[in-house]
Amino acid sequence: MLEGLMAEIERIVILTGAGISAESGIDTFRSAGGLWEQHRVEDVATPEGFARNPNLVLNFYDMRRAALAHAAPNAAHMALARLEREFSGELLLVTQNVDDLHERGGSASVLHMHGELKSALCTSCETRSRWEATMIDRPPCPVCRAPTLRPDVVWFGEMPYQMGRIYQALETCDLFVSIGTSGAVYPAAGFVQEARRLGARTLELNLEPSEGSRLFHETRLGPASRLVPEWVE
Ligand code: BV8
Repeated sequence: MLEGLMAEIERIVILTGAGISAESGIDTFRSAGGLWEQHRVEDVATPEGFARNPNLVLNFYDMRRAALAHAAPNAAHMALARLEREFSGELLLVTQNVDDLHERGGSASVLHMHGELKSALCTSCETRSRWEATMIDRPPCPVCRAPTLRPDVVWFGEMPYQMGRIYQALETCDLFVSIGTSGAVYPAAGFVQEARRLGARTLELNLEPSEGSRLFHETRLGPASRLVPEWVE
């Protein structure tokens, strides 16, 4: 990539999913034993589930936030950080992941379209705060002091963040690369069609064929920690 296609490629959009963090020890959603096997989506990743049983949801996210302390970015995260530093064109890194491994791997500009474990959203004053602690004991919002914090993550039925910026980048990119995602969740799963419709080249790097593999010009199968550094080289 950095030596090869560099000349023709001026704008890249990269979308990552849980698969890029799998080799860092972070559970994916749909692989065997994954998060959705341990919990019903409706119970832990919807506003209705949070209203029904807030402690179950807060505990689900507290556990995942705590697990970050034992996870380290892998070669795939580092390779994307190198691409950001060395690619002379425009790069937008969009992640569906709520972990902070892209940042800890050296990426300076990451668009978390589904929010972040280390961010808290107050349902009273609607401000966001950086958050490392647990929420199960309903701590007060740092701004309005009300005990109404929730994980700052986008649940099913909620609007992902910065969609306008993402679609604007998809409209003008030359290359769209999807890494470590099953292509099961929209609107992210539709980005490849949008990019392709508007003339971009599309590449998928994934452990196994995804639900959208047929939509990519090229799919390479294997672990992200090998495929991504090879592609960036
Ligand atoms: C919305 C929360 C609209 C945080 C998540 C059509 C259009 C629009 C919406 C819909 C639509 N059809 C249905 C919908 C509704 C819904 C949806 O898509 N449902 C699905 C189930 C059909 N979408 C929504 O509700 C979205 N909101 O559309 O709003 C709207 C409009 C107006 C007004 C209001 C709203 C919101 C979706 C966000 C949900 N939140 N997460 C959290 O808990 O983390 S989704 C969750 O699953 C993740 O965030 C992630 O985004 C998503 C997909 O997971 P993946 O990242 O792909 O992980 P997965 O385990 O599935 O796959 C891992 C892959 O990695 C596998 O392919 C595997 O092979 C690979 N892999 C594994 N190991 C490796 C590897 N690859 C490489 N190397 C390895 N080592």
